[in-house]
Amino acid sequence: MSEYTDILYEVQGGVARITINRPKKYNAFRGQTCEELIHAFSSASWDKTVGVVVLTGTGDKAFCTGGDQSAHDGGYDGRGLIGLPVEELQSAIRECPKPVIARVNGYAIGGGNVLVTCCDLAIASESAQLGQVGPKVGSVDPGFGTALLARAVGEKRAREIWFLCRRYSAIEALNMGLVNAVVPHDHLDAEVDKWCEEILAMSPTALSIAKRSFNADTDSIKGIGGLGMQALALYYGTEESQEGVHAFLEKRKPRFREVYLKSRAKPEGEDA
Ligand code: 2NE
Repeated sequence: MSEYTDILYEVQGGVARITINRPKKYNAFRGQTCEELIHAFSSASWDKTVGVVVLTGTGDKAFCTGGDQSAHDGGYDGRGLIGLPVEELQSAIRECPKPVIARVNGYAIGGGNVLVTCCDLAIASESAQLGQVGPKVGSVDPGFGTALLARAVGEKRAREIWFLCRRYSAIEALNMGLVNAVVPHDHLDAEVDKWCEEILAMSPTALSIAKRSFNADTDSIKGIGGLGMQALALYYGTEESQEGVHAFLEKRKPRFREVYLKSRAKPEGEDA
């Protein structure tokens, strides 16, 4: 991949910075974005001059708001079971043998919050808001987005996050263990730089072993996620899921229960 269109990638002073560069879409990812992110994480993983990776989004509004709903029509516009190679992207972050820091500069919503969950560390601006929206928009992340989140914030909280689809302030996210630190927005870069500097002073091999060791405990989630993506691909083909996408794009409330009950109704005469 010679040139990126959806992301920015730069390496300086041992730090690889990967920036989702789609501010007009609140840094939502489409198929192309995922491909470029996977490529960039692979480059950072194999570049011996890189000791730490920072993932962020362009601008002040959003870190990442997950799948690009305008590229979603019963499936997204790219590769993989659901048209978004999110499983590969999440694995690229986890399998990168260097610490990955999420610089959470604004909304981390849906698949964006899953990226925060998959990153090793997260530093958030005071103005950031985090949360999941899947069941509100006809989707769900059936792997790391659910099970790994529960490891970070606890089972009850993780279920609350997914079942109620609320938005949480950066401070609330800090208190539940979803992010490591919260700073005023204009201190975000200085704080991220400070954490990078401290990490760069450590033994790269020890860090890499530690990261793989943490991962070993939760790697089985990848298998569950793969299975879940198969189910998600089928779900995306239903009217119930598509109602969520259409409602979001049409800026109206979804009518999930109506669509669900209609799809489950038995044809006349079948009850006899
Ligand atoms: C992000 C959020 C909370 C912002 O809310 P608000 O009220 O501040 O702004 P608004 O008006 O909703 O959004 C601003 C603009 O950004 C676009 C909106 O459509 C809107 O565009 P305009 O009307 O100004 O033209 N926008 C925001 N998020 C977008 C997105 N993801 N795709 C395309 N356009 C987007 C609020 O917008 C929100 O809740 N967004 C929903 C995000 C969403 O549905 N994400 C996908 C979840 S599913 C997923 O990520 C996923 C996964 O986790 C695993 C597998 C596959 C998919």
